[in-house]
Amino acid sequence: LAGAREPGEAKNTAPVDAVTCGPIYSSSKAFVDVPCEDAGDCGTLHIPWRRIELTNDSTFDVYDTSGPYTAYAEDGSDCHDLADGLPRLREGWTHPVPSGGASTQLAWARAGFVTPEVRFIAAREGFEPEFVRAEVAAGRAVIPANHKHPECEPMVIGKAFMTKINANIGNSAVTSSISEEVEKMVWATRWGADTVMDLSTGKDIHDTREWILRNSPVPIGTVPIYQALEKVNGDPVKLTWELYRDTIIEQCEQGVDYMTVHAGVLLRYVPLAAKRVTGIVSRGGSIMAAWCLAHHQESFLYTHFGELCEILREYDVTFSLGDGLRPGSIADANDEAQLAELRTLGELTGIAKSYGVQVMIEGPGHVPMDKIVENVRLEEEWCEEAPFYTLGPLATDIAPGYDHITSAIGAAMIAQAGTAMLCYVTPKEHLGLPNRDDVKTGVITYKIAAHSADLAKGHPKAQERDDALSTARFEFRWRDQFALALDPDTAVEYHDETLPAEPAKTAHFCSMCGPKFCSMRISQDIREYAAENGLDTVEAIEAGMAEKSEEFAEAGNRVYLPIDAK
Ligand code: IRN
Ligand code: FE2
Repeated sequence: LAGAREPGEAKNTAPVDAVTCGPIYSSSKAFVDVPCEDAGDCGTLHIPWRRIELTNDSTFDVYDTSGPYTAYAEDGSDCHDLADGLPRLREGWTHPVPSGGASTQLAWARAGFVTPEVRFIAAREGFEPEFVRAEVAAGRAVIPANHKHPECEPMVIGKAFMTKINANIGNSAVTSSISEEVEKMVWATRWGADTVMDLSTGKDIHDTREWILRNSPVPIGTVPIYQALEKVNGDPVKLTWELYRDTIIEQCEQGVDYMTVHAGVLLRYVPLAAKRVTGIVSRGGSIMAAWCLAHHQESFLYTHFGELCEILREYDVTFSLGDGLRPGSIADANDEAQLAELRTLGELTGIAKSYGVQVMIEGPGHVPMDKIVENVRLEEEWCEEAPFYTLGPLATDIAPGYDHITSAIGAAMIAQAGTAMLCYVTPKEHLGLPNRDDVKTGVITYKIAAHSADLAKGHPKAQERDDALSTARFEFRWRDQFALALDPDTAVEYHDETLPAEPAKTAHFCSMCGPKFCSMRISQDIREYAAENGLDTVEAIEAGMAEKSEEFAEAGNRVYLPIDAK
């Protein structure tokens, strides 16, 4: 795309010249208008949906995280100038002036105000605005929306709402570029990532984040200690509170919506990890542990936590209190190091909320299935039911290369038990930096886990989609089955691998069983036969049943008949 320029110093080549655009299979972008006095001049919120066009002349709207990219032409010719960033959706929205309280969604919700963000979210999720406000006020839900990230479409993280998923992107010292990372963000949100974390640790950390933030329709999270460590050339011992504080302010100013802060890794907890099978596996956790041990001092994140709260409150940045001591193996799950940190995160939750700052709590990691529910129970008990945000967890350690699957098993279980957001794991976990394909696999895998949990939890809108897809499947509306799928492109590709011809898109079978053995075709034939022969009324069915029961009694009520019986 023409005209892209570097935000900082001028360069000859534009770092990002194109991203994936265009509608998803059989879908178009639709906006449903909701009146809102505080939504600027037009007094209207435009709620985004992906409208799936079905072949039976109906449509089906699904929650849409993709921003305008899916509304642009496939060649991106009408894409906004990536160097300018997305339209600033929230710029004109107004909020009440706080009376003593903070300018945060938590403070506004506690004061009884329904913000435009709350109204937007209520429409997206299918709840009353008042319900959303009450969940935020109780601290059971958070709305990550930095005042300085007006491009972002509001979303909520809380167990009463649709289970959310986060996709981690970002470069490393070894690989990737700004343009690859912006593409990963657009690609991840296209397939359903509700938030994206930029975990860059390589070069151009500030500029990479700037390009991502200005072009992201979803909240962006970071782990600021990574950039702080870059500033001291990778030596954790050289970190200081001042340097960390300045890094936090730099990122708040850019518009980061939530930040992982590993403030629960206390000096006295570090020895607890010594006898573990896998020690400390959190990057942020290990950096802070190294600092604490080298200085033999309490973590500056803990001792300066109040100042941190004051900074985050200014911008309404949400805390994601990091699990620096999460278990990195099945053997270490639910051990004393992990639980000691969780208790401290509970203490910090209370402090953050007393400043009016929103909080969520990060969770494990690697946990066997029998120990998963306990994690949610303890988090809720110790952390005032702040939204839980977990990394999987992997239900077993033995499948590197498939850890999107080992972790989706744990993720589905922990989400059903009440976890509000799932951090995806890609097939490259433990092996290397995920590429664009891995990002999509991770996102789709986590949409499966999250949606399965929503079904089990009875989220009001979850089952409608399953019913729509199953009906399409049963009626051999192949195109509709693809369109309603989480990943239509793969579904089409797999179907067409064996039956690419056009008539197969309406055929009453696929290549799995062939025309004669299709159970669904046979079921339909049975229904048709019954209808044609007047056998489908309640009376006809009852008469038929009575007749069969009589026959059974006449034969002596025997289940097994002798060979010569007819
Ligand atoms: C989520 C839950 N627990 C950890 N996470 C994510 O893991 C966290 O949000 C961040 O994206 C990533 C890396 O964190 P560490 O390794 O620095 O703790
Ligand atoms: Fe791991």
